[in-house]
Amino acid sequence: MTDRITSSQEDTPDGDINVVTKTKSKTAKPPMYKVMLLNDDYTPMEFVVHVLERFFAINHQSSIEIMMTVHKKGAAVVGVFSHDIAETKVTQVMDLARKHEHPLQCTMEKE
Ligand code: TYC
Repeated sequence: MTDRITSSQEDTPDGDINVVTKTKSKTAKPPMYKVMLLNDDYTPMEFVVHVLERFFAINHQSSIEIMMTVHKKGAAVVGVFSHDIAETKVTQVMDLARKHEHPLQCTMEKE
């Protein structure tokens, strides 16, 4: 939202009128994007763990747990980022998966 100035008039006991002016600042926060990994039957578990460690800076134990969540439930959110960062993560994951000929899918979705 754009900044705006609002004024209001107040009557005072002595008959004067005070004008109160406030500046209201509203800074719109940028939309955020969930990055998700999807399960498939062929991508090796170790590859998914490696992807989580390398591109999402998630520690080894947490990467195993997230990978297992995707494996059992079909998908999981692995991070929430600005549009540009989310797009970069998706591209990095998809490029590495393609290079290794794994069908791993990584997607982004507005929060
Ligand atoms: N389901 C895969 C397997 O059994 C492992 C896997 C986990 C694949 C997470 C993708 O996003 C994924 N080898």
